[in-house]
Amino acid sequence: MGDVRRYSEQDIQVLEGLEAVRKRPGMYIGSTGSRGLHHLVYEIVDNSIDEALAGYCERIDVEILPGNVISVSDDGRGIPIGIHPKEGISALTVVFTVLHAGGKFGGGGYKVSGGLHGVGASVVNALSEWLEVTVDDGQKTYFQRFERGKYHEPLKEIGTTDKTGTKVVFKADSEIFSELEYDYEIVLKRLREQAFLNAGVRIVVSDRRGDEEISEDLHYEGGIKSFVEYIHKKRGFETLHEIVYLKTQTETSQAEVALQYNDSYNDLILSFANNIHTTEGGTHETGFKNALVKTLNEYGRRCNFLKDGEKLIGDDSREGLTAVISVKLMETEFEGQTKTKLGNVECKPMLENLISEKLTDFLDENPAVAASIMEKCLVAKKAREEARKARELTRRKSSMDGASLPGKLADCSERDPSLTELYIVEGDSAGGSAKSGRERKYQAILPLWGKMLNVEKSRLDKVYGNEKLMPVVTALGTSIGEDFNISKLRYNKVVIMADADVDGSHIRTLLLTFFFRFMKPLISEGHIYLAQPPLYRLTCGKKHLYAYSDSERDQCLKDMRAQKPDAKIGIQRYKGLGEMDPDQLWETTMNPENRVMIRVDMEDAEAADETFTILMGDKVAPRREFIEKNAQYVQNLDI
Ligand code: TTJ
Repeated sequence: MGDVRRYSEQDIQVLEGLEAVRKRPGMYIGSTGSRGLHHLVYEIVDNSIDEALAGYCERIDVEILPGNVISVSDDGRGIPIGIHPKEGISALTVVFTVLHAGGKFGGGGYKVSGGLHGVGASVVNALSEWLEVTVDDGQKTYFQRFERGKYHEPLKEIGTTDKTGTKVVFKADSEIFSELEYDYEIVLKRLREQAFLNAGVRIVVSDRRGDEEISEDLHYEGGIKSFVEYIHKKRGFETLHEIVYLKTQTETSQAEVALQYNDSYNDLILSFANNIHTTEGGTHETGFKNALVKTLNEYGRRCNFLKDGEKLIGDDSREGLTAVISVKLMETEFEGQTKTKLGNVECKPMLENLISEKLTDFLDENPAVAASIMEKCLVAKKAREEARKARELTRRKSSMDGASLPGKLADCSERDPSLTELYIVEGDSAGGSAKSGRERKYQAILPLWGKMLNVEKSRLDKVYGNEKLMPVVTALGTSIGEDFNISKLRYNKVVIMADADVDGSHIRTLLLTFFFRFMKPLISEGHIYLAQPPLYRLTCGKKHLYAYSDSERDQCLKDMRAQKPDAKIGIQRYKGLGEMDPDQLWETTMNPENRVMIRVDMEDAEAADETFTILMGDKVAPRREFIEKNAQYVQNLDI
């Protein structure tokens, strides 16, 4: 009896901690949409990765099971099952029911046996309809089941075993999440990244939901070197030299960098802190970039690649560069819009020293590699200087014309940029509706026209003079590349409004890639949005509702039928923005009171950049692979 009472009191106490998670899930996992759902998987897998990094686990299995159930198992030592001295219950139960100070989104930090992660097992438990843990400790098998974070029975012995390991199986709670369907490609991408960042760890990921099982064995002895190699293969780039790998370590931290130049004109720098992708950059990335250009300038001058007075700027030193930076620290501080910007001040000098000392050594020891890097940078420098000259010429011409804003721009009357919005609209008919439907005081419309530019193969100079992108640049007012100046931004919100079909997705990808490459702060500072026009209009008598997804349409249908079982319901599917009249467009997509907009973050933009590279590049194989993988999606969009 005493035992039962103790557990029920525990229940109540536990409930209070985890109830906070259920009340405000966004605080702990960022969102309750698809991203938050996938986050659950990563939170659990992180624990097994810690065990692998501690040297006790060789293999981690991650399975997506029918019904969108997730199973994660490892062959580590197993979560301790002993009675926790303070709580009086099994340590395992504590791990799953006591909310540890913060997590990635709450600040603070909690470490398992010197591991690097904030452990979110209790958060995942709180947000799962049910969760089951099985632990093998080499002698016995233990089991406990939870429902929405609560347990009815304590941890119990269920058998004997000679193995060790932990297995967690869970189903996300439909009361919490708006989306329950896992995307295998998203899970795979993230776990592959983790396998690269933790050299030697083996992660086997599989999808058992379909008729055919899909599975991938992720295991990279080369770590972040393999990461750079993989990126270049996937994007279809020719590389200019072998991969450069540099590493430094202190008692409590480490930093490593892998880099390689390719034949393209764009750079891709991926940075991580404690295996978390820092999409907004931060001190480690800044230290790296500063030291890279400084080191190349010093080497270039010393070895006569640069004449007296000649100097590379940052952009020159990064043209065609792919780099992965990974730091591992005892304590991390994250800042920025999406808490993905590393704030630890010690990382800037750490990366600066790593690059200026070890990259210099590497260049001295590998003169052939050094020469191809220097030549790449010098070509970039020359092209930049020529482009600047050409640009100044066109500028002088256009200022004489007095044509400073694009002709098709329907500007707003408000002059305070913090209050204004620019809608970039593909297609003339949609542009017309947007112009009539808008609130002209603070909403401006820029219809796009003309042929797309292949930004992949071009440098900045080609962007100037491109009839599709130039109007965007002049309307925004910030200029691009080295001249970019965010204080000149003419609109606080820049909204891309395109159809929900293949063409629309192309224009979104193009614009996001363009902003990502040439106007990055627009994205990192949260100025770019995607409009979300409705897909359906449902009418029932005089009432109408708009639905923004298929599942929302079904919900609306259900609600309408429940209210008026006998009435006839009409469903109109919008094939494009052009089908909406100005009032409808205003009501559903542009009116701040009702509209749904997605704010684009660096992760979205990075994904667009990758898609763009594959679609626009000149290599056929990566493109074919992309189209095959996304065939389903493309079809769905096309109906
Ligand atoms: C902790 O220190 C004593 C030995 O075991 C360590 C431990 O907790 N190891 C461990 C935890 N291995 N795997 C986990 C784990 C795996 C999953 C899938 C989920 C969770 C919450 C932990």
